[in-house]
Amino acid sequence: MSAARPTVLIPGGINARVRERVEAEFEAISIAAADATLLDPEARARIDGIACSTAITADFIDAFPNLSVIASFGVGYDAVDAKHAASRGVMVTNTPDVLSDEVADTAIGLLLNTLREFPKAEAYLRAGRWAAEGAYPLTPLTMRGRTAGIFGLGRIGLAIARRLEAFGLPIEYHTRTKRNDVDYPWHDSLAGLASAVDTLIVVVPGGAATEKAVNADILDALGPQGVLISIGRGSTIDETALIEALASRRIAAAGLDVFANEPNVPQALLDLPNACLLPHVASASVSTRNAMADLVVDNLAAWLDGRPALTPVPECAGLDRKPG
Ligand code: NAP
Ligand code: 8YV
Repeated sequence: MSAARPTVLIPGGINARVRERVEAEFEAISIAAADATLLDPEARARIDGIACSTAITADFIDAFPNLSVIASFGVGYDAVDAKHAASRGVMVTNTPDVLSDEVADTAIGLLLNTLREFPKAEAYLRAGRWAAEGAYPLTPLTMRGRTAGIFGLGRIGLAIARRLEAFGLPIEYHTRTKRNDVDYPWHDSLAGLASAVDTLIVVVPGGAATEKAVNADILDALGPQGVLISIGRGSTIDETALIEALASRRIAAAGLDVFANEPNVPQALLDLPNACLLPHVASASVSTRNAMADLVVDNLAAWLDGRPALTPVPECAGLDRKPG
């Protein structure tokens, strides 16, 4: 007789490959949202693992007495209460590294689109305006001569920096801790970095420590030729201050892949001609999302089989599997 397979809960929507693999490899239970009242107590007691792409609160974690692991789809896990999970002995995993190059590629594309207006130029061509009106206007902004500042020189920030080096840009950065493995000038404050550069690329994690860190003062420090690229979390930008700075041209332009209240984007941002906007697509290729999906399910399989998690979040790094 074979041992019972672990039960994995999927609350809310998730990548299709995660769902297919969870359904093939575990007893799978799906509910519409991360709301424990959607399950009766008997079902809640059966849950060993959670695969998620949604916010997971302390109360939700506490609703599952035998929960052992939460595998989150994405490297950013600011929406999962990992500290609380760790305090309960519950492992939390994320999907680092497998998406870094894709996200860095997107950051470069977004920067070029913001500076050189390629989406607008293509719309101009498609509208027949090239033939009717002549050449698309010269762009006031260019990558040439810029200095890049990276706010968050982690896995993705470094991949962006390496690409920008190839474009000939000097790089500076701000993190809480200076890195010893790079020669780029380090700033001990975000304000110091923003004053030193004209192109600020934001790729820090979300959460309380970075909430609205990019505010009116930081944008003013960036200056009238300044360009902001935001590819980390929308919560890091004070969107009201950004809209005012763009509208009054206190900074030149912004390229945003992430927003404070996704998928809702303020109308004021949509109306601004100097904002280049993407719907949170930095990692959104089939191959990269498949790699993320496999890491989610491989983490569940390892932990629920009594092996170490492949990519535990730092809060859970020292955690041992509870005997089940
Ligand atoms: P990572 O390797 O952990 O890097 C994070 C960097 O931010 C580190 O250099 C860290 O350095 C710095 N940092 C963290 N908190 C900070 C603070 N309060 N002040 C200053 N610096 C701080 O993470 P990653 O893999 O590069 O991913 C970064 C983030 O990108 C994710 O958390 C996620 O939110 C976002 N992301 C977005 C997309 C997208 O689709 N747009 C895709 C992937 C990831 P210190 O610890 O020394 O401060
Ligand atoms: C995904 C991300 O869009 O990894 C992250 O932190 O923001 C993105 O790769 C997200 O996790 C899933 O939709």
